Formats: sequence, structure tokens, C-alpha cells
Amino acid sequence: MATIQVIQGDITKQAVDAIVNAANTSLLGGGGVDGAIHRAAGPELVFECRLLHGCKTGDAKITNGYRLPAKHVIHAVGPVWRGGRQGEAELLASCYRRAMEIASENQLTSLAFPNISTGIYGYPKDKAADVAITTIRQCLEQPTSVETILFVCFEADNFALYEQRLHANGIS
Ligand code: AR6
Repeated sequence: MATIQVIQGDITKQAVDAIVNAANTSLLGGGGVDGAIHRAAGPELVFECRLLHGCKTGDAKITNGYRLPAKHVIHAVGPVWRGGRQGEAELLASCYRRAMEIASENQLTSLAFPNISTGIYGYPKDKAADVAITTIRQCLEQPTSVETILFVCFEADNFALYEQRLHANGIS
């Protein structure tokens, strides 16, 4: 049975099989958690990202982790929040699903997620937490190599939202 954990902290410090990045369609870096991951991984990361020729919104692609304690980075592209009627929830769910699929294809067992789209992309944090937790629970009902999910919340309000939802679901 897989476990879901939540911590408040910095995803670049997590020694897991893969950390998930909240990237953009270019995959060539940016601000927020993307910038932090590229800074911590070193310049080799963007060299590998250049070979991937971008990524669609709702999709994800994997690279090595280079100088990170994580072995791999799964770069997922979340939606920009445009009011909620532009398919944002499905695109956000798709990010989590694709990251889980890629992890399983690569036989990864531990995966850390940031709160995709809730920073620069403006997705309401409570709605994003619902999508993230629901989607991960659905993925864990299917056969998967993933045994441990870590939600890494940078901000106290996101941490509180996840704690409340995970406890309410009786998961952690
Ligand atoms: N560890 C964990 N979470 C973090 C960290 C960190 N070190 N730093 C920030 N966060 P954002 P988005 C949280 O803006 O909304 C980039 O420029 C942050 O507090 O990083 O998906 C990309 O290139 C927030 O809760 O990503 C894209 O252009 C969460 O990570 C765009 O931003 C996501 O915030 C993507 O926007």
C-alpha cells in the first residue's frame, strides 16, 4: 500500500527517485520552483532540457537530476488559471497523472510534488489541492511502481490545506 505524506519545505532538498518540476512549455527554466530546481541541479539540466523540444500543457517529461539529491526531475507543465472554465482542472489533473505514469515507466518508487500552478500561474490553492490529492489517489488505485508520494509545500497555507485534506481522508 502506497503512502502519501506532506511536508513544508524546499523540494530541491528531497532525496527521492524524482522530484516534479512546475515548468513551462519551453522547459528551459523560469522563476518559482522551476528556477530553484535549475539553480540546484546546475547547468547540465538545461542542456538536457534543450534536447526535449518543449512540453505541452498537461504533459510531463523526465530528465536526470544532476547535482540534486533527487535522481530525476519530471518536468510537468501546469495550466495558467483563467477563471476555471478553460479546462484548467483537467489539465492540472493530467500533470499529476502523466508524472505518475512516467515514474512507473521508469520503475521509480518515491516521488515528490510541488503545488503545481499555484504560484505564478495563479491556480486557487484550495482547488489545486483537491485536484492533486484526488488524482494521486486515483493513480495509486492502479498498478504502479510508486510507493511513496511526498507533497512538498513551500508555503504554510498550502501545507495547512494538504494536512487538512489528507487527515480528512484518513491517509496520513
Ligand atoms: N520547493 C517547493 N515548492 C516551491 C519552491 C521550492 N523550492 N519554490 C516555490 N515553490 P511556481 P507555477 C512553490 O510559481 O504556478 C515558472 O516561472 C510555490 O510557492 O513555481 O506552476 C515556470 O517556468 C508554489 O506553491 O509554479 C513557469 O513559467 C508552487 O511552488 C511558471 O513559473 C508553484 O509555484 C509556473 O507557474
